[in-house]
Amino acid sequence: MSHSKTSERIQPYAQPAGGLDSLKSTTVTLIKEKVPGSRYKTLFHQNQPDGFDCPGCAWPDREHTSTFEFCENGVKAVAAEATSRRIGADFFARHTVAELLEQSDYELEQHGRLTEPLAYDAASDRYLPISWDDAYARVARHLKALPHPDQASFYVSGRTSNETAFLFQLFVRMYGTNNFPDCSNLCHESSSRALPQTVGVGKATVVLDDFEHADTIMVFGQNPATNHPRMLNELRAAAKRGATIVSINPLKEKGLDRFASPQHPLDLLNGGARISSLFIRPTLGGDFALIKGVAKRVLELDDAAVAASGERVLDAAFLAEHCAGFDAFAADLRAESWPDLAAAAGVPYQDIDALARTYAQGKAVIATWGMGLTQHRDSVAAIQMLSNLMMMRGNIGRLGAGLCPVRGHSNVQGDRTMGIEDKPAQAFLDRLRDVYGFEPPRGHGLDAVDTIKAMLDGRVKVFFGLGGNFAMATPDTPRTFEALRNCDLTVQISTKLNRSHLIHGRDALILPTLGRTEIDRQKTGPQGVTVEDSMCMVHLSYGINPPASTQLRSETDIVAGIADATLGGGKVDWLGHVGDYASIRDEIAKVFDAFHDFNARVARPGGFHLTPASRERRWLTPSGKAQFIVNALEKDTPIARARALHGDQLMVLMTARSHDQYNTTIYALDDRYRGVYGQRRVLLINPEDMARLGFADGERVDIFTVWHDGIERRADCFRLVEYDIPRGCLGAYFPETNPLIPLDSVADVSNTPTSKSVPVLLRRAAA
Ligand SMILES: Nc1nc2c(c(=O)[nH]1)N[C@H]1C(S)=C(S)[C@@H](COP(=O)(O)OP(=O)(O)OC[C@H]3O[C@@H](n4cnc5c(=O)[nH]c(N)nc54)[C@H](O)[C@@H]3O)O[C@H]1N2
Ligand SMILES: Nc1nc2c(c(=O)[nH]1)N[C@H]1C(S)=C(S)[C@@H](COP(=O)(O)OP(=O)(O)OC[C@H]3O[C@@H](n4cnc5c(=O)[nH]c(N)nc54)[C@H](O)[C@@H]3O)O[C@H]1N2
Ligand SMILES: [Mo]
Repeated sequence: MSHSKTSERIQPYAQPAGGLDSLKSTTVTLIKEKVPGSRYKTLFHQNQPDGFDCPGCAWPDREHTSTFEFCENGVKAVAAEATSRRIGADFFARHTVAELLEQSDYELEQHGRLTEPLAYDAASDRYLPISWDDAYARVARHLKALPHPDQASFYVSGRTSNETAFLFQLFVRMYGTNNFPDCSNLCHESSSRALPQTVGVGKATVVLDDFEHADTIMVFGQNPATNHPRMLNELRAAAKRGATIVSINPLKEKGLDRFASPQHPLDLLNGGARISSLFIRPTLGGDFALIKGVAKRVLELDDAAVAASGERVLDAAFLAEHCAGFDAFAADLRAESWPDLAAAAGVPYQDIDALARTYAQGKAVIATWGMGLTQHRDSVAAIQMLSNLMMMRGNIGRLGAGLCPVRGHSNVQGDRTMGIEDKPAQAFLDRLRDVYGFEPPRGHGLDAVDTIKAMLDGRVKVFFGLGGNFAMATPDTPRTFEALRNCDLTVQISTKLNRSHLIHGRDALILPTLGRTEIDRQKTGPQGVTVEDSMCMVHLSYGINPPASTQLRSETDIVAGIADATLGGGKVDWLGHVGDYASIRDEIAKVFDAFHDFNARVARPGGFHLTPASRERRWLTPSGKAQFIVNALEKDTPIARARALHGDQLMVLMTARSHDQYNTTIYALDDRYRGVYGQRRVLLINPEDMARLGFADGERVDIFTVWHDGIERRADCFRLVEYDIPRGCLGAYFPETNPLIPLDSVADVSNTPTSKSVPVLLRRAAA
C-alpha cells in the first residue's frame, strides 16, 4: 500500500490550538479517506436534533440543537467511518492472518470498512466468509458447551448505544455471568469507584450551563485540544468573561494555553484567546499530594480568617448541614508534612499556595479531569481528595460549581448506566429478576485486567468483544496476546479491521456492524439509538449515511441474534425487539426508574438530563452525607521502590494520545500541537535529563520497565525528543508503549492500569 505520509520531523508548533491549521487538517482528512462529497453533509448533522451523536467523544452539546460546532477531531472520527474504502472476502482471500500481523495499526486502519461476516480458517490461516446464521450458531454452540458461564467474558467498548448495551447485559446475565470487562475499566473507573464513596454518584455533578457561571475552572490531567476539542469553546467563553482557568498538568498543553476558535473568525487573526492563566505542573502521579497540599493550605487560610475575624474560607454552613467526617479529615491534613507533600507533588510550596489561593478566591469552581488523574496507582485516593477539596467550600450542587470527570467514548457512561458492570448492585439484579423472571448471577464478574489473567490461566475460554480493540487497548501486550490466543473462541463485533481480529482464539469470528453515522433500517423504519454524554444528558441519535455494505447488521440486531441462538426467545422476544428499538426503550424504562416515559422524554430535542442526586445535594452514601475521606500519602510505592534500586536513572513514563489517533485507531502519524510529524515512536524528555543520562536529542533508545516479577518488558527504538516536561518524567504514545505496563500495575480499588506512571529505564538502542 502506498500512503501519503508526512516526512518525519520535529518542529515545535508556534500557533494557538485550533485555527486555520485545524480547518486545513479537516480537508486533508476528507480527501485521504476519500469521503464522497454526498456525505459531507454528515458533518453538519453531527450533534443536531435529527442527526447523529458524534462518535468522537463524550463532551456534551449545547442544547443538541441549532449551531454546528466545528471540531477537527470529530471530523476525523466521522470521516474514518464514512470512508469509501472497503474490505470484504476478496481482501481476506489475498492475505493470511500472519501477513496482516506484519502491518502496523496505522496500516490496518487504512484498509477501510469491514463488509461481511468472517470466520477464521486455521488450515489456510485466513478469514473466510460465513453466513450470519452460521456465525450466530457457532457462538451459541461454544457458549452452551462451556461447563460454566463464567468461562466466557464479554467486553464492551464505549460506542455501543444504550439499546444494544441493555440487551447485551440482559443476554449475558440470562446466560449466567457478570463478566463485563469494559473500556471504562481502562479509563474512568477510578472516578466511578471514588465518587460514590464521597458524593454518592460516580458521575459529573455539572451540566454545560454551569460552565457559563463558573468563575474558576481547574482542568486536571486533560488534553482537550486533541481529545475534547468542543470543551475548548466552553473554556474560551469562560476565559473571555473573566473566569480563571487553571491547568494542572505536567505538560503545558497547547489548547490550555491559547485557542483560536474556528467558530470565531477574529480569533484566527489575533493569535487566539488566552485560556489558562495559571499552569501548575506536578510530576507524573503527583496530583494526590498536590491536591492534599491545596486542601491543607485552604484549611490554614480558614484558620487565619477565623483568627482575624474575617470571612470564612470554608463553607461552614455546607459542612454542618451536608457533610460527614470533616473533623477527622482536617486533623489528618494538619498532621501532614509540607516537605513530604511538595516532594511527592513535584512542585514547590509556592505552587501549592498559588493554587490554594486561586481556589479559595473562586465563588463557583468547577474541577474537570481526564486520564492524567485516573491512570495511577493512587488515582481513587486522588479523586476523593479532589472531592474533599471541592466539598470544603461547598463547590458541589450549586450553580457554576461541581465535579466534572470528562469521559472518553461517546457512550461509555450510558453503557455503565445500562448495566455493563462487573460489580452490579444487588437492587438492580433484583429488578432484572422481577421483570424477567430469572435469577441473575450475583457474584462479582471479571473486569478487563482480571479477564486477561483468567484467559492466561485458562479460566476463561470465550472472549466476546462488542466493539473496541481489546488486544491493543490493554496493558502488557505480549501477555494479553497470549491470553487471547489461549481462548477457544474470540468474537469481535467491529466496524474496521484491527489487531484484535488477528490475535485470536482457535475459533474466531469478525462480525461487521453499522456505525452510528449510518442509517439503521428495521421493520418499523429507520431506528434511532440513545446515548448518555459525560454530563448525563440522554439523547437520540439517527444515522444519515447509507450503510457501508448491504450485509452489515446493526449491533442491536447482532446481539439479539446471538441471544436468540443461545437462549431462545422464551423469556425475551429478542428478535421482536430488533424491529422497533422503541420497544427496547420500554424495557429499559421497566428496569430503571430514572428512565420512566423514556420514549416520550427522549423524543424532545436535546433529550433529558439524568440528574444525579449529588447535583441536588442528596447524598447516596452510607452516611447519607457528603463524606470526607482520609487517605494517607503513601511512601512505599512501586515507583519509590524502583527508584531506591536505580537512583536517578529511574524515569516515570506516561502513555497518552497523539492528535491523530482515536485510542488504538491511528488516523495519521502527526501530533501537531506537540510538534511531532510523520512518526509515533518518540519519547518526550526534559533536556536536563537527557544530558544527565548521557543521551542526545534525536538519539534512539530502548525502554525497559522496572518491575518485580522477573519478566522483561521492553519497547524498542524510540527517538528522544527534547521537550518541556518535568524532570524525571517521560511521555510517549499508546498503544506502542503498552508492552511496558505490567498487568498487575494497577490503581488500588479501580484496578485500572497505571498507564500514566510506569517506572522505566532507558538504554541506547542498538544501531
Ligand atoms: N481525538 C481523540 N479524542 C478522544 C480520544 C482519542 O484517542 N482521540 N480518546 C477518547 C477517550 S476514550 C478518552 S478517555 C479521552 C482521553 O482524553 P485525555 O484525558 O485528555 O487523555 P490523554 O491523551 O491520555 O491525556 C492525558 C493528559 O493528562 C496529562 N497527564 C499525564 N499524567 C498526568 C499526571 O500524573 N497528572 C496530571 N495532572 N496530568 C497528567 C497529559 O499530559 C495529558 O495532557 O479522550 C476521548 N477523546
Ligand atoms: N497505555 C494506554 N492504554 C490505554 C489508554 C492510555 O491512555 N494509555 N487509554 C485507555 C482508554 S481511556 C480507553 S477508553 C481504552 C479504549 O479501548 P477500546 O475502546 O477497546 O479501543 P478503541 O481504540 O476505541 O476501539 C477501536 C475499534 O473499535 C471498533 N469500532 C469503532 N466504532 C465502532 C462501532 O460503532 N461499533 C463497533 N462494534 N465497533 C466499533 C473499530 O473496529 C476500531 O478498530 O484504551 C485504554 N488503553
Ligand atoms: Mo477512555
